[in-house]
Amino acid sequence: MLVFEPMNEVIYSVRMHAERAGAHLCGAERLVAAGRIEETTAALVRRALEHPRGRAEALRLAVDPIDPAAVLRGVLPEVRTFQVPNFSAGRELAARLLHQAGVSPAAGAFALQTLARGAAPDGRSMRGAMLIGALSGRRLEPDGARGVRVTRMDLSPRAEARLQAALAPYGLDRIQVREALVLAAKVMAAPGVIAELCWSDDPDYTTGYVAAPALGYVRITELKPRDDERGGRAFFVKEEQLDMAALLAFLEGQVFVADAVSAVHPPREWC
Ligand code: WAQ
Ligand code: MG
Repeated sequence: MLVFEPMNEVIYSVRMHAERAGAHLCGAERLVAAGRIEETTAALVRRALEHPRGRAEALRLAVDPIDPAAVLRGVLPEVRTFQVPNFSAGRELAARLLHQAGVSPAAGAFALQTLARGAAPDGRSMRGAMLIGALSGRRLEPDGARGVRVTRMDLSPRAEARLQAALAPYGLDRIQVREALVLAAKVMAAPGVIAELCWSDDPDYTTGYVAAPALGYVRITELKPRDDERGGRAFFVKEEQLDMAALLAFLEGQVFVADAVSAVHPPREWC
């Protein structure tokens, strides 16, 4: 049977943002065809109610049509997984990978330390990402408490099916992997970004990654101690010829749909 995915079909941005105890709890977004708005909304509400850091107490939903001509299409990066014995080894590996991607040792070490102690001024996680000068290690994001939120991205239904099939043999077919891969793909396509470092703020999710065009998406099984609620993201940027306005417009506003996937490699040990 042939399945057509019309390129010029209107898609909708469906966004959810939830709070608990007066603070940000989680947010998520999908880009879907009109016929999937209802199921997508229900799935996002369920996620907010079943969040590992506690049940959402307030939540907001937004549904907005997207102009098909505004959609940038892209490819998900290759996926590698390194198993490490503990988070110190994981951070050492992350530092090496960042260096390979063109980040200075000082900038890499600064990002790791800052995420580890909570990148927001109050020592908690930021809602968004830090922007860090890849050589200087300077923090460049306009709002150091909130950070830069990457939004308006997803993968096509066909790419999602292919990704699930490629991840399943390794037990990696889960929402955190899918969402992080899509975000990393968009960030790698952003003007001026050379690498990304991330680990989750969910206390039971210790896996994080380093992503860069030359490396792909490199998962590291331990980047923080279990039960730690501090997580975050750092996007490393080339400071020379950086167009901050263009970068922020891309990260926050450019609609990005991954419609192809790359190889998923079997996990292996790093030592
Ligand atoms: N834009 C920018 N930064 C964000 C965004 C966003 N849309 N969403 C989250 N962050 C930042 C924020 O500081 C969070 O505290 C932090 O990232 C972590 O977010 O391959 O689950 O959603 O197994 O908890 C990576 C590994 C999981 C997945 C990442 O991130 C895998 C994860 P979380
Ligand atoms: Mg989280």
